[in-house]
Amino acid sequence: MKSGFVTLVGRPNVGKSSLINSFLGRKAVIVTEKPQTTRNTIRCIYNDSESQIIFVDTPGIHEPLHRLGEFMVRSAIQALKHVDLILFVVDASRGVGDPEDRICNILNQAKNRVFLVVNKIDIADDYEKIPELIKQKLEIEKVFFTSVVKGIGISELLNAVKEALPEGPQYFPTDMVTDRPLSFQISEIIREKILLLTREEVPHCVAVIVDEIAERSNGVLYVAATVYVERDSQKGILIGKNGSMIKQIGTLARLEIEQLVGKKVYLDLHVKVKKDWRNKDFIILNEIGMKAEIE
Ligand SMILES: Nc1nc2c(ncn2[C@@H]2O[C@H](COP(=O)(O)OP(=O)(O)OP(=O)(O)O)[C@@H](O)[C@H]2O)c(=O)[nH]1
Ligand SMILES: [Mg+2]
Repeated sequence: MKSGFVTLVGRPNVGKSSLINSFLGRKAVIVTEKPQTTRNTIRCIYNDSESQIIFVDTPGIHEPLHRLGEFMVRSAIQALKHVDLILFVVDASRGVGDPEDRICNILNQAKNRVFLVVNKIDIADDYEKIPELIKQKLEIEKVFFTSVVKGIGISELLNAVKEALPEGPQYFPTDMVTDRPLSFQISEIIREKILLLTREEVPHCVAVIVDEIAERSNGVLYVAATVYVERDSQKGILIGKNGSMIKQIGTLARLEIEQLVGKKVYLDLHVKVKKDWRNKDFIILNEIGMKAEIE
């Protein structure tokens, strides 16, 4: 069979996670309209009768303002090593800028095979010149124009990726969707709902940690999670008037977690203030789902 590892890289918000969900035909990773949604590298496993492709989702490459940001960019760069192919994703509506220049430099050092993916063509004009601009700085093997929203170019890209991969083993069981534990997937669903419902600085100041997952005798899955923010004012926004905001977040998250686990869920959400957590190690480690390992 054809198999291998394929890393998606690009500035924040270009549609890396959306492309992966589209390849897999299901939601494996969270997507929002806010930049810096993805904070970790996440391996997502695509299977069909003749291939297994491990798509590696990465945080968007940006200029970091705190240790969490540094961690995110470092882990994206790390994910370029020892993979079979890179998909360099560019937003057709934003074109080529400093972040793309920086990514070209990084990719030149990594010396991987690269396909350029110009995504969001449904909301852009004038994107045909993007490949030429990139090719001045980086060797590109193939170029694809895609729209996740309109489903344009996705199957062509997937087929080309498959063709580019070597003959190899099945690396993961076929029923595995990502390499992250359930606690991480649940924390991401909760964070996604917070990102969808809050604005300005709040989304970036939020971390979610699942403290407990327990099977109850009545068949309900009990999930306790803590939402960390950096300031009291952010806690107030998250809780909302008479608890209305946290209730809305909890309901949306619970419905999706129930779909994921296939049973009823009782979701117990708490909000705590942890000053400057984005510069503190322990939460950052929790963010990458390593809580169990460091305890
Ligand atoms: N119009 C349009 N929007 C898209 C397309 N692909 C993704 N989006 C939207 O772009 C936004 C960002 O998508 P993501 O998949 O989260 O982008 P990302 O590159 O993973 O972003 P980070 O995780 O922040 O690095 C979301 O609102 C998506 O719905 C597309 O082809 N067309
Ligand atoms: Mg993402």
